[in-house]
Amino acid sequence: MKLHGFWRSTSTWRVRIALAYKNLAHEYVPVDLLAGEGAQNSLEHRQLNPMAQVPVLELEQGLYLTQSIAILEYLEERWPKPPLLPRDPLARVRVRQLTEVVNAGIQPLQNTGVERHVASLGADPSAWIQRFVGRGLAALEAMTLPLAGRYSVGDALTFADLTLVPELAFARRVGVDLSRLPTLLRVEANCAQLDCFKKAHADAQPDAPR
Ligand SMILES: N[C@@H](CCC(=O)N[C@@H](CS)C(=O)NCC(=O)O)C(=O)O
Repeated sequence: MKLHGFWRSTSTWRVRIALAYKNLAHEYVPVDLLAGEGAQNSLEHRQLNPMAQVPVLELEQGLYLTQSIAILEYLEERWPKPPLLPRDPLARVRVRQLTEVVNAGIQPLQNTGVERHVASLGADPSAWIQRFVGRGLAALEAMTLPLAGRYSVGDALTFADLTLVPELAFARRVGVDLSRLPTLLRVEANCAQLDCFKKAHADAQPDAPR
């Protein structure tokens, strides 16, 4: 397998954690989102993902998967152990709810392409990002509080943690106030102790600036 991604891309980061947790060997292919017009917009990359985004998981030559959560679902179905979803249907839907708050409710609004477009309209992209990330994380804190144990939902690692940790790193980088997110920060600290999170961290990637 090959993972086409970018070191600080939060969506790529989710998949990296899953690959590390499930101990799945893969090659990493950096796609520089910030070089010039962005390598994601090249014809070559758009043939892999017409959305001009990362990640893309190449299963074999000519077989490409896109959309990080769909990729996580695939990895979970193909390599169920160790699991990243609970067995209980109610716990599973809670995991998916938290996952979608980040995946559908926050990340699309902070995307590089969106940021560039907001700036091109003459608005302040930073104010835009602060508003939507701040609001989304406040909702996530409220939703996670009654569910969390060691991790976002109970004491086992799930998709919800894989979306949470990169999102908090993004929020921190852009200066969102995290002081009112104690549950999320506690879960983040617990995740940080695991090898799969250390291995998948943005700063540990070969394309991260040294
Ligand atoms: N829903 C997609 C989102 C992918 C996405 O937005 N990727 C970002 C990096 S985290 C990207 O490639 N952005 C490039 C751009 O906006 O030009 C997924 O989960 O894979």
